Order: sequence, then structure tokens, then C-alpha cells
Amino acid sequence: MSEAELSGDMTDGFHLVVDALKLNGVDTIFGVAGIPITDLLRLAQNEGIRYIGFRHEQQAANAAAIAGYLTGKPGICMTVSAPGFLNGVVGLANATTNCFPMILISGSSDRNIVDLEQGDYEEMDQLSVARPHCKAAYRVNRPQDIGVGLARAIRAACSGRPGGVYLDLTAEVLGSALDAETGRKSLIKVVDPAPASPAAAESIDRAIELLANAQRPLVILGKGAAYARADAEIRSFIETTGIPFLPMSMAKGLLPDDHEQSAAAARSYAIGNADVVMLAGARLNWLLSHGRAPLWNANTKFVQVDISPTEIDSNRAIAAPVIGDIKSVFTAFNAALKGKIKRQGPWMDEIGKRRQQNVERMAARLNADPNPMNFSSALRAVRNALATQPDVYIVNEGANTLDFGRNIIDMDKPRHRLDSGTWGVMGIGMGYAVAAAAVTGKPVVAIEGDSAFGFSGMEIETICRYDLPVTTIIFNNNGVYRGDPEGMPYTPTGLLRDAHYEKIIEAFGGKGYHCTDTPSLTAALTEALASGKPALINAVIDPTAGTESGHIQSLNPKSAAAQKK
Ligand code: ADP
Ligand code: TZD
Repeated sequence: MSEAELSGDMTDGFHLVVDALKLNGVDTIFGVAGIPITDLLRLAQNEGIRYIGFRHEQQAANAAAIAGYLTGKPGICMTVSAPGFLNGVVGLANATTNCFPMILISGSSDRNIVDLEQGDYEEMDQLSVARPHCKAAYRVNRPQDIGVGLARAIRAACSGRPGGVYLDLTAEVLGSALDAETGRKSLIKVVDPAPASPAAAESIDRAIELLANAQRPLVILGKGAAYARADAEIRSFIETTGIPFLPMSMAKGLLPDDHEQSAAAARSYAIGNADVVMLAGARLNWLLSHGRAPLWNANTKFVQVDISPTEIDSNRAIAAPVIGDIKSVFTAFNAALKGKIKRQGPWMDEIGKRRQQNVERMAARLNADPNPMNFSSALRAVRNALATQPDVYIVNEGANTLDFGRNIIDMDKPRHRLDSGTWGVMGIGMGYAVAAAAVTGKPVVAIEGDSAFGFSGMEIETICRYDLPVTTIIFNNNGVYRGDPEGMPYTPTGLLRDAHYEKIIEAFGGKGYHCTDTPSLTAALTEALASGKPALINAVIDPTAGTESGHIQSLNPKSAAAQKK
């Protein structure tokens, strides 16, 4: 389809969607083709928008979600109706849960048939299904409303707390004609979709005062702080005040992990002993034990910087809420400091001592070279290959692979670590990897548990089709969490023994590696990164390594009826 095919001075829904996307600077679409969006995707590509076609909508939607996080603009995913849409909803909900801006645009079947449940092809009331899983959901019923529909979707995705937005485009709207002039005038270029929202001056003063009176202050940086792109302001605040900081997983690299004020290697001590904690773009959810004992002290007071007012007091009382965007808030903090917050030497010294002890304890485990490899030794091999590659984006999912990976792989740059996030979800791996490579043009290393990889493994073909610089490393211990002992029938957590995952990528022309020791793993990753080509490393590790559910074993329900021994 091209402009020339339109008759006279007419336009149609297909063209208006593409024109509206281009007008708003959308340069990439992730999706899966089919009725009723195939021509729309073709037109978008012909009109200069990059289209990245996936094998499954969940991955396309996850790709859009992480593209939103990485660019600060809503990532766009397009799907077909009903089942394709539903596949995409997982990514839509994941984006909303993680506060990433993305828009899921799905074609839908004819309203007059769907609404009377007359059994259309891929029939579903998609708008109602999407609504609980996103920040906002809109349907466009007339071609002249396409512009307004997209504008509303962009604003909803980006402003305030970012999130997923659903935009329903009926097949009828896509095919509808409109005179070109009316169409052009109906489009909206969104001005300032994520306006700065400075905090009230008294909330800034209240927070500074609380921190100034603290003996053992701590800043916890979350991925909202990373998303806010206030890197310089946050660093200046931390370094000027001398307050130790703890990065949440995706905030690693906001300040480098080897920064002398990082309390990451003394996490429990710092959290348990802080008298005032400032949460910056981090929720006090399960990832922070809801602010409860035994990790947390009941007397700790909180400052919370967040763009969402309803986040405050969600789990613990917040003594000093600061509602605003982190860039504006930290700019205001820095202006208000004027030497009011003094360095707390003894507190920093104590944290430093604990950190040193923990690093030494970890070093013994990290430097061991067991045969077969375990999580620590294999990750050390990966870390060694990454040591001279600060530009690499890391994707990480699994249970033990995630827990160990978060601790062992240091980050130097902000927004370079992308992982299972707020849900602890499996299946983000290849979608995130494709998007990270596509929108940044930088190399990506996806560190995957073998179970985790399986959720999106077919996207290896997508990686090869677009020749993306993605190296996937599979920590292969033959199981969910860990592998079965030889001989027994496969248990619910068992996966095929001796699986040769490296052959998957060979089928698509990529390079496969089979590594059973640390030198070969470091060498394979070094070679793969140097090639800039798709690669997959099957890192064979001890099936008995790791623990069930990784670090969150305690979340498995226990029978209250079971007898205590
Ligand atoms: P983590 O998992 O890293 O702890 P969360 O996803 O729990 O982080 O928290 C992110 C928080 O950041 C959310 O509460 C969200 O409202 C907030 N947030 C997102 N963007 C901004 C911003 N620009 N300024 C302030 N807060 C933000
Ligand atoms: N399904 C989804 C969508 N998300 C999940 N988190 C799970 C299932 C449950 N689950 C985990 O929480 S971790 C995990 C599953 C299936 C996989 C762990 O095995 P792995 O990693 O091989 O990926 P490790 O490193 O061997 O532990």
C-alpha cells in the first residue's frame, strides 16, 4: 500500500495511524502481523518507521515496554485481535506494573458483531479485557479520532507515573476513508507529554530537615530514579551529603557499583540500622520486604520521593513525602542543601567495615573453580569477559541466575541492567534483549536461567533475522531452579538433561557455543562480543547448584496443618 493508491484527496485509517505515529516521533514498532493490521505494518515500514516483527506478541509487548524505559518515550507494540491481543496483554500489564511507558495497539473485530456476540473471527471485547491491566484504555471508532486517540495514549503512558496504555483500533476504522484535509487537521502533535512536576517547597524542606537530623541516613534508589534521567542531580546529592546509597536491581549503575558510598555489599546491615531512609523512585513493596521486620527496624523514619501521591504510606508511614518528578526534586534538594546535611563518619565507617567483610566472604566463593561450574564461578567468567565492555546492556532473568547475577555483575552506567523487575516474571528475556539492541544500537548480553530462556526462546530467530548484537548465555542446570538427579522420572521442576541449546541458534545462522568450564565461557563471550553478531552460549552448570526459588524460598506457602518437627 502506498500514498498513490489513495483516490483523489482522500486518506484512510491506515494512513492516519502512521501519520499520527510519525508526527509524534515514533520511529520503531514491535509486533506480530496478521488480520487486521498487516497492511498497517507494511505501510508503517514503507513510510520509514522501523518494524521489528516477533514470533509471539508477549515478547513484542515486553520489547515495547523496555524500549519505553530505555528511551523515555512510549514503546509501541501492535497486535492482531483476540488471541494476539491477549498475548500482548502480559507485556502491557508488565509495563504497567514496572511503571514503563508503552502503548499496546491492537486491531479489533467489527463492533456490531462483537457487541452482540455473534461469533466474529477473533471476537473479543478487548477494551474491557485490557482495562484492569493498564493505566488507561481507549478505543477509536471513527477515523477522525485517530489523532486524538494516539495523543491521549501518549499522554497517559508518559505523564505522572508511567505505564502501559491500550489503544483499540477497529478493523472498520483502519479501512475507513476521510478527506485528506480533515484527516490532516485531526492529528495532534503532543507537546510536553511528561511535564516536569516540581514538589512543594515545604515538602523539600521537611525532607532535608529529617535527613539533616539523621545519624544513620540511607538513600535507596529505585528504577523510577533511573527512569527519571536525573543522573547528575542524584549523584551530586549523594556525593555532597555523603549519604550511603543502595540501588535496587535496575537502578544499579545510576552510580557505579564500585562507588565508595555504595552500601550494596552491606545491604541488610544498612537497612536494619538506618534511622532515616530516603526512597527515591522505589516502592516499599515485596522487593523491600514491605518495610517490615526482620529486615527493617520499626523506628526507621522515611522520606519518599515519588511522582505518584498514592504510593505514599502504602506499606509504612512516610514522615516526609516529596511528590514530584525526581529530576525537579533533586534539583531542589541540591539547591536547599547549603551544608545542612553533615557527613556521618562513624556510620559510613561501619558500613565500610561490613562491606569489606562481605566482599571478602564472597570472594572465596567467587574465586573457587568447581567442576562442573556453579552460579558463582560461571558468573565470574561472564564478569571477566564484561570487564572491558561498559557499554553492554545486561538482560537477566531466572531465579538463582537472577539473584547471583544481580550481585556479581557490576554496573557502571545507568539504565544498562534490565531484569525480571517488579513481578519477578520469567519471559522478558528475548523481548528485552531485542529491544535494547534495536533502540540503543549497543551490544546486549542476556544472562538466562534455562527455564527462563524457554519462555521466549523462539525469539532467537528474531535476533538472527535482524542480525542483532545479542549474546544469550543460558545457565543450563536442567531445571526450574535446579536439575533432577539422574534416573528419576522428571519432576515438576525438571528439564531435559544434556540439552544442547546452542544448536537452536545454529539453525538460524547464529553462532553457538557449548561451555563446560570458566576459561571457555570467558573466551566464548569475549569472541561473541567482538563479533557483534547473534550468539548463544550454553553454559553447563552443576544441576545441584542453586536453591529452590532462589532467594525468595520463604514466599512458597507452607501448610498450616503440617506438624512442626
Ligand atoms: P524498584 O523496583 O527499582 O524498587 P519501583 O518500580 O518499585 O522501583 O518504583 C518505581 C517508582 O518510581 C514508582 O513508584 C513510580 O511512581 C516512581 N517514578 C517513576 N518515574 C518517576 C519520576 N520521573 N519521578 C519520580 N518518581 C518516579
Ligand atoms: N512463570 C512466570 C511467567 N514467571 C515466573 N516467575 C514463574 C513462572 C515461576 N518461576 C520463577 O519465579 S523462577 C523460574 C520460574 C519458572 C525459573 C527458574 O529456573 P531457571 O533459573 O532455570 O530460569 P535458575 O537460575 O536455574 O534458578
